[in-house]
Amino acid sequence: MAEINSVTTLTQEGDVAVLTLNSPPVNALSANVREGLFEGFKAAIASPAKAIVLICEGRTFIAGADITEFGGASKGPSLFEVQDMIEGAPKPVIAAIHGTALGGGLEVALCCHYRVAVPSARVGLPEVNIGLLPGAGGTQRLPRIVGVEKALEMVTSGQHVPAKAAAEMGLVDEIVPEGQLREGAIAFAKKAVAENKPLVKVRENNARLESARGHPEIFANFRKANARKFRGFMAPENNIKAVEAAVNAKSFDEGLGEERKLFMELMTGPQSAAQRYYFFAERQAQKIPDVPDDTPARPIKKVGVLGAGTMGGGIAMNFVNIGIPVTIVEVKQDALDRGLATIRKNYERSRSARPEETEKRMSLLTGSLEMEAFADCDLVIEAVFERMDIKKDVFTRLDAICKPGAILATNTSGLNIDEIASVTSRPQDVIGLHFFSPANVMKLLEIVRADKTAKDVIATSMKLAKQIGKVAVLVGVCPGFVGNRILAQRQREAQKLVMEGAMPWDVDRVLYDFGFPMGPFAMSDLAGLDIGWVKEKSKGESIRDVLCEMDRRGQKTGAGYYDYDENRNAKPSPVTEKIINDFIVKSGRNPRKVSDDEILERCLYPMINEGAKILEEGKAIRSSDIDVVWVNGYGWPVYRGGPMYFGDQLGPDKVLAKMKEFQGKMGDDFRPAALLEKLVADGKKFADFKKA
Ligand code: 3H9
Repeated sequence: MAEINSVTTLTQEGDVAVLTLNSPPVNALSANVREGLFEGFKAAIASPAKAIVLICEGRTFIAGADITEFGGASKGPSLFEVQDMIEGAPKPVIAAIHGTALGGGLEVALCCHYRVAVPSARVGLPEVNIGLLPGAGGTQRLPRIVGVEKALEMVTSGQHVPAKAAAEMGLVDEIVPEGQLREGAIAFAKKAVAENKPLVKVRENNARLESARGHPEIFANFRKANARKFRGFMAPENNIKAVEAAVNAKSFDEGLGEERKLFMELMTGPQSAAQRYYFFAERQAQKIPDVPDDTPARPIKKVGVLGAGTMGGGIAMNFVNIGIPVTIVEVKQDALDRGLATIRKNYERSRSARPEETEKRMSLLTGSLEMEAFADCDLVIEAVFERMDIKKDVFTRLDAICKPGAILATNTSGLNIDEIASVTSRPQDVIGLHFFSPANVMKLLEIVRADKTAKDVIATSMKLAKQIGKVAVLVGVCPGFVGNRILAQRQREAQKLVMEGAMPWDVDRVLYDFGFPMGPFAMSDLAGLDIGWVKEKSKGESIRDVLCEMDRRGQKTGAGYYDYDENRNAKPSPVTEKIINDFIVKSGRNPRKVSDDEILERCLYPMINEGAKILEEGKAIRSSDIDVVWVNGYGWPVYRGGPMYFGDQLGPDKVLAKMKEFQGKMGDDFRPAALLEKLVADGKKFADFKKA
């Protein structure tokens, strides 16, 4: 065995040279890995071996370029030099794939003459998720194997394609049994030699492109069909253009040149920087300084959910989906029946649902009218009405019923969990699991640590969140926690702006153009203006009161802040406009013209400022955790990183100056956070903040 460098070894098995990479955690293409590949292939080509297998150790094949190296000076051989050497090798090169061959990893595999994979392997070009495109020939080689339509879909969605589907598409040449990748790849290599198989160079395979030549409508239609999904993002368009170049360029190399240009445009732009930041932010959020990764988790074999409404039902689905049985408890039989029927309908409606799959999942759900049914659950989550007295009553009963060591969780969206925990004899077992609606769909989970929550309860919750496919962020107890507390700032300013003369559709348009999926007023119309509104108590004291009294309760009644047509298309409403203007006049003021800049600054800067308060109070571990909450739970456009990243890009000094200016004009809603003042005084950024 020859050691090529610290991450690469070369061995010979009969006539086959085996080049093995081992660069944890994911064999990313760092300078060291590129050097190992370059020197390793050079040695393998020079050796007497008749074929070469490239294989990786650890959890995965190469998962892409090393994202941490982006933006720095490049060292060692370039990826292109490595690829040229592989593709030009005078003997068959076989990539042996397990785990995930992603991005640059798949681009390396596509330069090999053949690819074999185990059934659990997945391949894909997910660069779009970090605001990029496959910049090492992926946009040129992929359509030459899978065709233009499929390639467009893959590069703009970043989807991971399972081995079997990849084999059907021609991306993988042979599937070998699980656990026998090395033997399987070597056998394939020997066969290639024995049968004198050609050295397939994907770059030369132009046949798959022919059908797209002279058909620009393929691209136009694809753009049109996905316009909504791609809105605001730069990367999907550049990905499309790169695939277009594969079809239209006179040669492979010309297409490659175009890909390079489009890649660099993204790489040096602000969106990819934000999306790369966000990639690491999400992973960073999993790290809890005082709860090490090896903290033993409590086994969760059975879950209880209290409440079979939209929230409870959605929460239950998460666990059933991964095969954990759930007991769901309601007070009344009809509510329980309705809840279970809704869950069934959700499964039946989901695109991938097969009837037997629905039945399998439903069989894991047990309904009950008695909380005693929670006695053998390892975790119970309550999703009952958001009132402290009700929550306390529930937790007193759970304390009496649940077995020792069971985790007692509340799905409250902002109540004081220390107070809830105080009614139990086991506050160490109490935690907040704040799901977002619809709970079976939304990725975010705020895990709320109360004063006495045990570390293993936190570790268990974080682990479980990952298992059910959520992005978890650990936050502390404060009104509204991180997400809703920051949202309250934006909501308040949105309401105030309207009382000064901006119309709801002005506020919504500015926030929509910033990149949110919808503005606060459109959101209210969608949710229903009458949430929390009580007809008997309503005295026309707010715009909402008046709208609800007129039965303008949002989309469901055909009118709210906006008027809606039969297809639920929103139109600015003269009725709402008059109500607003009447309110302003009644308050003794004159409506004024509010600029778009003011709308944006008044809505966003107080959010950033509130984030700073959350940090100084220790309710979030790091500023990037706040960004993860807002990107995943509240539609903050990921290409702007999140509110705190956005604040850092603007410059904390600019945020502070604006807050002071607004405070001078409008009072203490704009009081700057002490941390903001301190960061500016120290010349630091939010990202520099470390929780004490
Ligand atoms: C690219 O290839 C560009 C080319 O087209 C052109 C070049 C010219 N780099 O996610 P996990 C770290 S762009 C550096 O928790 P999992 C990650 O930060 C790239 N580090 O594990 C974490 O570190 P830590 C295209 C990376 O099992 C650790 O590995 N490729 C990279 O849940 C474990 O990660 C992609 O976009 C990287 N590329 O998921 C794939 N990837 O432990 C990105 C991971 O210190 N990666 N790390 O927190 C993934 O999607 C997932 O990591 C993967 C594993 C599915 C591979």
